[in-house]
Amino acid sequence: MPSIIESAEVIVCSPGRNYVTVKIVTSDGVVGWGDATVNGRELAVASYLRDHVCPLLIGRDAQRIEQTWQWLYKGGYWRRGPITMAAIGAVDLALWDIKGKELGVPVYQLLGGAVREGVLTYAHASGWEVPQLLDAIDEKLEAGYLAVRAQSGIPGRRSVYAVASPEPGEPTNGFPPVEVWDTDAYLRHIPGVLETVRSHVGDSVRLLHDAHHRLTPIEAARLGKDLEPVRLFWLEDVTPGENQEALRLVRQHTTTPLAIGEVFNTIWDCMGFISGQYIDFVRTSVMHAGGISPSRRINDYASLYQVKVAPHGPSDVSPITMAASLHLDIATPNLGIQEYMGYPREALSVFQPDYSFDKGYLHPSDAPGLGVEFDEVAARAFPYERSYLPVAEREDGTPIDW
Ligand code: EZ4
Ligand code: CO
Repeated sequence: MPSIIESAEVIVCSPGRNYVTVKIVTSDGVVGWGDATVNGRELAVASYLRDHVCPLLIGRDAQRIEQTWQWLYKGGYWRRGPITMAAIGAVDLALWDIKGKELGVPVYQLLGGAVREGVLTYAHASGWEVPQLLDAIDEKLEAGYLAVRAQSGIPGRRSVYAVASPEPGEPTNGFPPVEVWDTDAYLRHIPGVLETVRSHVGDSVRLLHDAHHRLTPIEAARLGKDLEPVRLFWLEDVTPGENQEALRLVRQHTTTPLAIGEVFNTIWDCMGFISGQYIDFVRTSVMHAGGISPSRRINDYASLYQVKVAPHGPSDVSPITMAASLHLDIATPNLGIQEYMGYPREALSVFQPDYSFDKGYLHPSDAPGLGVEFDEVAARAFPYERSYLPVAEREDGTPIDW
């Protein structure tokens, strides 16, 4: 029996931060939820869906997920890119949610069932000075985390991404904050910080660090070598993602494990890194890479080369993406770890995810579908607010990779 898509709509809300949500309803009254949030470009993806995708969905068979995915991807002609792939990804998530609900099973069962007991997860910890960073890490370890990403301030700087600064600038009133960056100061400072963190936490805690695409290959190679005594679980995003060959040079110089991929949208963006075995972890977000359907292909491709998957899971993708990621993670043999930044309190009054955290592991919901409720009435109290990621510049004003 086909189940026909009767309506498809887009909801933009800002409970603590902006989220773009897709609601698909079938003729049987089954509701599927998808997430289409692209941080700082939310309204572009909302328009892509509202103006160009939702009208095409009406009347289609909701059960034919792969056919609809192929239809949207190939039929759009203008393929790939973050906006297109997030939009298609949101539809894919909503259709998997519907299929699970129609069959009465959690999505991970449709993906082959659990290959492990839970999903190993890492938290974020940051502090401008080392003592604050150590306190932040201790807090995460006390909460049960077995893996932590550590980021610190840099002497002489006023702001560093993802780290609260003692000298925050003026409010930017909806414009991007500007961060002045000095790579040499970073390269001098961060190995000592991470060595102190390692002696503080001991051998067994998995430590991660994110360089946010800011280094040249030779700078990254030096950092990787300098960090070898720290035995990181991974060093993330050392060079900009566009040039897949750049990481070959880094790889040849260091045994520090490398991770990249949060800005990638398709398997094509990561094929070179994977087949060249330049990296250890590929980090696409399940929604930004076009949903569960194409993410399975990235995961399987990576497994051929002993590359693990470690999905992006920041607070700027909604709990719907986090839930989808957990369903796929638990059914994926070559899972490495799942990022889990957590959510603003207001976000959890609108999105009500049923996944659970216990002793460092996340567990997907056993409810039919993805297991996230979305409260449309609560969402109305949080209208869209313009907001941007920071931009980074050198001291002389030259914009640089973020
Ligand atoms: O900066 O999701 O590994 N996680 C990260 C994130 C990204 C944001 C960008 O929107 O680097 O926190
Ligand atoms: Co990152």
